[in-house]
Amino acid sequence: MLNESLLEQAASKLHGITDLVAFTGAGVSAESGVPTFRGAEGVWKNFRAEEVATPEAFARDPKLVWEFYNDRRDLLADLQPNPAHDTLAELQRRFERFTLVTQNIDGLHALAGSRNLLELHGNLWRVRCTGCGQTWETVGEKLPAIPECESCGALLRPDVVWFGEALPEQVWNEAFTAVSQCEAILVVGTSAVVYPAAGLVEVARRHGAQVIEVNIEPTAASESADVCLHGRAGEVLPALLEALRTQGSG
Ligand code: BJW
Ligand code: ZN
Repeated sequence: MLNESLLEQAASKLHGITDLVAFTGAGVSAESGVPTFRGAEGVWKNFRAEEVATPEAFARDPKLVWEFYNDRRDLLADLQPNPAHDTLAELQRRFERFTLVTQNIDGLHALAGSRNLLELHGNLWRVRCTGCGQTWETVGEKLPAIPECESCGALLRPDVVWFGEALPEQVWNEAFTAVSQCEAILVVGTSAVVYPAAGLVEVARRHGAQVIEVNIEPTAASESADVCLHGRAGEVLPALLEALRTQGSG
């Protein structure tokens, strides 16, 4: 059961503003069937991050790392955006400026129609050459066990950000600018423990933005939040949009 008064409170904070940022994590895709990372059913329960999601792991055993990512590509190929992605795409149409900053690599926000999208941790469907640095979009494609670059023959890697790696500079700068100037930030489905991404919430708050969190449980970002909406993103976000519509007409 959603808390109507908190929904109203959140909607009133969004009502009338022109610049909104949404900051999302794996929880947004959970209802599409994408496993989150932490928690009982999380990816890191079956795989140690150091063994599959670091540059050292890739250097040591590229086959194992590619197996991990190819399995996730196979899973994702059959999955669709859920009402949380759809609502974020709809919200984009309702604000003069709306930036969607995501930590997710699954491409589901784009599939739902979101446009002003900043993918902080890369994209599972893009590969990058470890030799010449070229990137390729490989949406829905089946890759070999150890894919190689057609231009230079070097190993390809998933174009995602592993632990210990820097975030893509331009994307990071745009995200930092967006959170520094937004009037509110909607923090959805992230445990907010992975830095530097998680630090964006605090940057937004320090610059005076209202912080609204949507999550099934309290997180590291909850203390910074003005309103915490507890529930599944696929239910809370549509309800929040509805509350916003009602305020608009009231
Ligand atoms: C729902 C829901 C529903 C469920 N509705 N909600 C010690 C202190 C501080 C920092 C560090 C430290 N030691 C090391 C670091 C640095 C490290 C870091 O932050 N580690 C922490 C974990 C301790 N960070 C890095 O290494 C970063 N790089 C870096 O620091 O570089 C420095 C550098 C600078 C210059 C040059 C060189 C280097 C890079 C981080 C990259 C993270 N990559 C991953 C993997 C991507 C590829 C892949 O997928 O395989 O990104 S890790 C993983 O975590 C993934 C995610 O994007 C990221 C965040 O996770 P997220 O999205 O929050 O998921 P969960 O599972 O944690 O949470 C899900 C949430 O949803 C939960 O809250 C649920 O309750 C909720 N939920 N269902 C709503 N239906
Ligand atoms: Zn190459």
